[in-house]
Amino acid sequence: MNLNLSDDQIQIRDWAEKFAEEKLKPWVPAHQTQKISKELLRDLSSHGFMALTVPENLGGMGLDAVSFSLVIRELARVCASTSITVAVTNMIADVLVREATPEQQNQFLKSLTDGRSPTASFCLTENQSGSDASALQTRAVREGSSYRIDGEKIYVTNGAFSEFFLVMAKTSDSKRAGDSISAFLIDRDTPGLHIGGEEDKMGLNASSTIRMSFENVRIHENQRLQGEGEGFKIAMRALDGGRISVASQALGTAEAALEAGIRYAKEREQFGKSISEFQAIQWKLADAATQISAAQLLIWRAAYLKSNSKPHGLEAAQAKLFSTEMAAKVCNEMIQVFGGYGYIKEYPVERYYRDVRVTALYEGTSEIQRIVISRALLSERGQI
Ligand code: COS
Repeated sequence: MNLNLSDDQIQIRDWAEKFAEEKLKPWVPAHQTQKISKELLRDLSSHGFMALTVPENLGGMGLDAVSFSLVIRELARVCASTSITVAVTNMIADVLVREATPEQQNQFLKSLTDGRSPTASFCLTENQSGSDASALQTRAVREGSSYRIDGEKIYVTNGAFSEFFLVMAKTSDSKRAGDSISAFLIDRDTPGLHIGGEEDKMGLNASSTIRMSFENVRIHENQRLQGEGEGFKIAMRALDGGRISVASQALGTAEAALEAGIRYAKEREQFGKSISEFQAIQWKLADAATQISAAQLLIWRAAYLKSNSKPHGLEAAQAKLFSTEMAAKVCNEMIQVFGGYGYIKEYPVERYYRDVRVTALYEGTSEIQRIVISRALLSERGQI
């Protein structure tokens, strides 16, 4: 694995950093109380952020997975809500590149690349089926060349913005997840599809997280991705990639917290000197920087494997597990560096702490990552 970023990767990172500083930062105060605006979504889309790894001949930026993770990190350094909005959309775009027919690409992927659909959404989780994803109850019943879909989904990221949804539903009573669930592409305006309210979350206030329900929703069979029963594997493959972006998001937030901590430590004086002169503070900064570097290497390894079309589920789970737990600790420690000011909304670290907490929950909790990792270790692949 080459640890040096290529010139192209450095250029992309700098491009994303410039966008984040110039175009995204001004929205951060509004993002504490409002969802991401249509204007910002249009800006992100017209700059190519919603189809980062989509090949250029399909209207995307054609980036490799390492460059993609750098972009997500740069966005998260400024606004984690925007970072996850972009990350989830790209996860669906990636699914469409790999799994969709040319006709499906022409309809759904194109609507992302030309901005008609500002974002896309992944609908897997239900009230009774979170970590146990294959226990989902939404059903798709075949009726000739159509399906009738009934059920409910929760935690639908980007639900307020997306013009279409990737929905996992049961198509058979088989006990095997690997053949009982199918994946469908469903337009927002399909009769019977009801968009519910926004969840009131601890952080990520500008990102959209909704419930939705399907009541007698009729779709054509050509809206099914791949064969009947392939949906669980499509979802799991999508999450293997998604977990690299969630890790990158956590990394970006941790870096932002460390940068804020360093700045504050240099400015703040107590006992007649800068608090950066106290070893108690220096060690917090040193530990945070070391953990951040370790997370970065795990993320690069997983992204490098993905870029080279190699198995990366184990490495993505390791990157997500380590980076998200690390980031929560770093944000907590940086609040400590700020002292009482760290608890006040005027300073950014309490937001980083709230925004980063969910990264150890969504796209698979830390406990699920440990399951994925230990299963890989105990399987034939059996390596780290
Ligand atoms: N890529 C491709 N196929 C995969 C896969 C992957 N990463 N992981 C599992 N599969 C396949 C298995 O090979 C198996 O196929 P066969 O039936 O042909 O053998 C099938 O999918 C079922 O896999 P498994 O038996 O491992 O399923 P489990 O029900 O035990 O679930 C976990 C596995 C726990 C890993 C899965 O449910 C999971 O990831 N849960 C978390 C869900 C999540 O992240 N939700 C967040 C959504 S976003 S808010």
